[in-house]
Amino acid sequence: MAAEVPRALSAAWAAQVKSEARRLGFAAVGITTLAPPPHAEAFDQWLASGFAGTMRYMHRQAESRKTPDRIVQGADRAVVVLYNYAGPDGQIPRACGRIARYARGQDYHEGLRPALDDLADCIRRLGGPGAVAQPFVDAGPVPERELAQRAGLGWIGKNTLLIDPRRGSFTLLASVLTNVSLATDNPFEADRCGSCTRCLDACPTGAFPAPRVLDATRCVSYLTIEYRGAIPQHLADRMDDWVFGCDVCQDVCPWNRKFAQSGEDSILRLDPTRAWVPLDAFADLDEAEFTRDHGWTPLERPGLEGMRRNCAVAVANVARKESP
Ligand code: B12
Ligand code: SF4
Ligand code: SF4
Repeated sequence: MAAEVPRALSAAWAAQVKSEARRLGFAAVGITTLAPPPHAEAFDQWLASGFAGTMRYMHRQAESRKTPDRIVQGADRAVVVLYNYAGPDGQIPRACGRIARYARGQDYHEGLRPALDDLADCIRRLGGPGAVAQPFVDAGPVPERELAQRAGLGWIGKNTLLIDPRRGSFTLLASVLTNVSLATDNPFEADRCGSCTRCLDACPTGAFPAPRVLDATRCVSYLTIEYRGAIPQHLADRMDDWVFGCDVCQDVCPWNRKFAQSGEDSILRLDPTRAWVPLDAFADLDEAEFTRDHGWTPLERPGLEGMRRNCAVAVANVARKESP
């Protein structure tokens, strides 16, 4: 538990942490407590419905996700940062497979880590002896979207993504859990989706059984990245030319199309030329060549075998689309 400090000092520390986060390249930052997230019941229902598929870790981490103050001993605050990678998207050439925007270069789990380590150092320096500050980038059981909403960074859209009203949802989240008594922010209470349902309507595999509920086992992102083995044919037929991840439910969102500012992308420096790969790109690669060319990117997760499988699905879909 954080040692009590005068309110003015806790506000001054929070201001310093935020300014350091921005200097390090994060577009937005907010601070919240580690009180239990309010949608624990929705999470349990999601697991019970089988929507996590083969992601067994979601079951293993369930209790910690519902009690985030137990993740790091003594920590009762989360500093949540948002990395904005929004930018223009190009036309995909013929006979190529599409790659989700976040995956067009360095893997963010490694890429964002040094900046987050620096932020944790800054928090520890402010807190002095006994200060704890542990960074998490999409690792561990941190309920990142719920914490981000409570830290004031945006609302959770019907596509389940955290939407920042100025930056949209092409963002990544990371956090530092700490026992340093930093002043917290107000939650983002508004739901700015209104009556819109574009994301739900556009999803190619019908992966939303309800607004804000995603059946991961139908999601192209899960099928191309997390799932091992042959992709069920009725879903494969609807995956179009996506060979890694999927951005459809974000591409159609008005908060990305009309209002979002492009990100500076000063840390990952994603490469627009990696937005697609020729569909035969992996056919003749061996493991060593795959590691050299893609091992430092998120494509490493499905690996060479997974990328060959994904490309085979896309080859069939593209051929069907182009046949008269
Ligand atoms: C498992 C996972 C996946 C799974 C399942 C996704 C999902 N929607 O659950 C799969 C593999 C499909 C996936 C896909 C993607 N992912 Co992912 N994923 C995760 C991970 C590891 C856990 C998410 C989770 O807890 N899911 C369980 C469900 C039940 O939780 P949830 O959707 O967050 O819902 C909770 C709250 O939103 C909430 N809630 C809040 N308000 C309301 C209101 C109502 C009415 C209800 C019912 C519920 C509710 O209730 C839930 C219970 O906690 C997080 C990282 C993390 N540590 O959190 C990244 C994360 C969510 N993924 C991320 C990204 C970028 C993606 C993709 C865009 C990648 C891509 N381009 O292919 C897609 C997007 C697909 C989509 N529409 O969500 C980012 C999202 C950033 C953002 N701005 O939101 C995260 C945060 C990773 C990161 N560190 O940046 N992902
Ligand atoms: S990422 Fe693609 S497949 Fe997954 S929910 Fe969004 S639109 Fe559907
Ligand atoms: S497309 Fe519409 S409903 Fe979906 S997240 Fe965006 S604003 Fe909300």
